[in-house]
Amino acid sequence: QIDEAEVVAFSVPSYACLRRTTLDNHNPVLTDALSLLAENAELSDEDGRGVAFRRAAAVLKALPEPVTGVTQLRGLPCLGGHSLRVIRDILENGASSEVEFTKQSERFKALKVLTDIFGVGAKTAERWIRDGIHSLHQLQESGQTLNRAQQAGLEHYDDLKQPVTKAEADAIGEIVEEAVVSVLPGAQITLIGGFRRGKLTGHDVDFLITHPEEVLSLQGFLLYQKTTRNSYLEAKDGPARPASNMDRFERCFSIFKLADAEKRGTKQTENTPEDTCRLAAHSRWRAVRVDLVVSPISQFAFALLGWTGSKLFERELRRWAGHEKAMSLSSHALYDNKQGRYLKATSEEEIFTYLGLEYIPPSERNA
Ligand code: TTP
Ligand code: MN
Ligand code: MN
Ligand code: MN
Repeated sequence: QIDEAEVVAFSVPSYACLRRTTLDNHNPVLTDALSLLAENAELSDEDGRGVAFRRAAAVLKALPEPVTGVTQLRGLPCLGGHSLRVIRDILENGASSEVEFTKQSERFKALKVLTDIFGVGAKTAERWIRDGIHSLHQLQESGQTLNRAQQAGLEHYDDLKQPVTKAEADAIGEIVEEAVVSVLPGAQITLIGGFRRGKLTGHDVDFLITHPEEVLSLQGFLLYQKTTRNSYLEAKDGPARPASNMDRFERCFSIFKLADAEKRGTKQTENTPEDTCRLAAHSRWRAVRVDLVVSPISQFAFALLGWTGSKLFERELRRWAGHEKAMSLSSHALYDNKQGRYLKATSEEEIFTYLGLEYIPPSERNA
């Protein structure tokens, strides 16, 4: 029998966009475990389970102190039976058998190694695993045809596995800024993604470029690039949805060539043969994943909000908009289904206001 008065009850709203989640996580062991199960579910084409684990992890990230017993979790949202079992296992036995089993499993390890290659998603990895490919070596020996992204991903595998530091992000920001402004005077470059939320490292660097023009001349810096023309067009008669033509919103998922810190002062140019066969030990540059998003000024606030993350925070914002406000939110626009019109905004604050939400700054969107 538990004395109700002795239970430290945490109170957490169920939508992540109603919570302030900083990087000060008091339950990293629990959230790492749940995140690993989420990742495994996502890699296994079980997105529903993935989201459930992500939501559970996000609730624990929002707690003001470490959880020491399961009774503290009573009344918390988003903690399903499965997540609770994992948490209980860790609190009572020091580890979750399911998490340990998953970590050790050949399938999970192979999925991780293969999807860590830029350009390789779960579907491709799955197919390769079925063909008996579990490692980079086996992939190289297999004679599988790789597309350009995957070739570049494989070539720069070790570099891209290294976390990107804030200093590197800032160095790339300066180069991108200079390159963009030289072709598009007046363009505005904003750091988005994890670094905007205050993270000290990332798996890539994300930038939002706002300007009506779409030509980007970063040729000498990009080792690989895939640009996607945006197909979004404001429809007069319905919520934001892709249309068949135009508008200059563009994405570029690229691999960037960043000179070592001591060499950054000097201008970077085309790849030389010497660069191509550089030895890691004497490297003069490293490859870094960089995402560039270009948005017209009219969509800037929506792009900024939509690309700052975290992914779960974004998902929860859209869920809140749809379920609680009858609005459709995307990284292009906000559509009010009741009024039958788009709501214009020039700042993130305005969008939160439209959604009836208290403003949450980027540093508190780390759900
Ligand atoms: P990521 O760069 O994938 O994540 P991150 O910056 O939060 O974390 P990391 O440090 O590991 O890089 O995505 C950044 C934001 O962009 C995230 O809010 C989700 C959004 N996004 C999209 O909207 N569409 C996409 O296709 C991708 C890849 C990301
Ligand atoms: Mn604290
Ligand atoms: Mn990122
Ligand atoms: Mn990114």
